[in-house]
Amino acid sequence: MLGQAANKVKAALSKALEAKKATLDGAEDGKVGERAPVDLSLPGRRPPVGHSHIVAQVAEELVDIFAELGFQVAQGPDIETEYYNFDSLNTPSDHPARDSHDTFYVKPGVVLRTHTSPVQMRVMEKIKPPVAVVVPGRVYRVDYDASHSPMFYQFEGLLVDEGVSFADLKGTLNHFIHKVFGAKVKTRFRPHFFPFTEPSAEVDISCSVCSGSGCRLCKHSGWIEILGCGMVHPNVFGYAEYDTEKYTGFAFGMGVDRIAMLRHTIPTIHHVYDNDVRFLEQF
Ligand code: 2NL
Repeated sequence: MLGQAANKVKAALSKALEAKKATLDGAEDGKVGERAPVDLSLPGRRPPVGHSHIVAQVAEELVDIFAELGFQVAQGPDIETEYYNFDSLNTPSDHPARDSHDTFYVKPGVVLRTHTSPVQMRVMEKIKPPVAVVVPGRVYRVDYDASHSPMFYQFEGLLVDEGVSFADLKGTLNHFIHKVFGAKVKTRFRPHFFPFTEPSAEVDISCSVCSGSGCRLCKHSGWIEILGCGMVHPNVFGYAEYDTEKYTGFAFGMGVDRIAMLRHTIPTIHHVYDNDVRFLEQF
């Protein structure tokens, strides 16, 4: 009984299949068994072509600006010791940034780097001045809201030589900012504190949206903070075993995503890292 029914189904399916094959073979002109000619003049289907991520594009642009000034690119591990991430950068063991609410601990003494400064520290251990390096790379912080992502990209720089001054720092960063944001943009250096630099400053640019007249982006101040910088702290040189009588240096750091967001007026950092191709393909 079952066998008979199965044979019926098989026969019906075979018949339907043959009929479909015949119509497909001769679909264009209705003649069974004769293929329709292929129109070779029809355009083909374009395969989708990708491109580098917006953050990678901006990071490359930043590297190019400093490469032109003679800086080299350095890289280092994402997983760092507390020594390289904090101690050697003059950050005391009771500093709030070292709390497990701010830093991802892999195990005691080992963290996900919270900045790329440990890479500069490793460079200083290996080579004697003059040193001119920039370090683009992923960094990690326990932070997740509308303007923070637990992983983001930083770009830091370090220059050490005899006679390096705060004027060199200002001149270099002003040049850099004008290359990235245009010659007309104004800059402002505000005193600040970082454990690893002294003196330290934060740098603001005139608001690219309202040119200083006040808007939501600049919170009606006319200024937007884009980076932090300063003269390398003598204690940091001490850890690097650099002679503080002979050498001085400047350092700076910024968020690559932040630069990208300002350049393209992207409202939230999550657009940058959510990996929605409909968003990313616009750049
Ligand atoms: C910021 C501020 C900064 C540095 C990073 C640095 C590195 C060494 C020695 C001294 Cl090895 N300083 N880096 C200095 C000042 C500021 O970053 O706002 N980053 C997003």
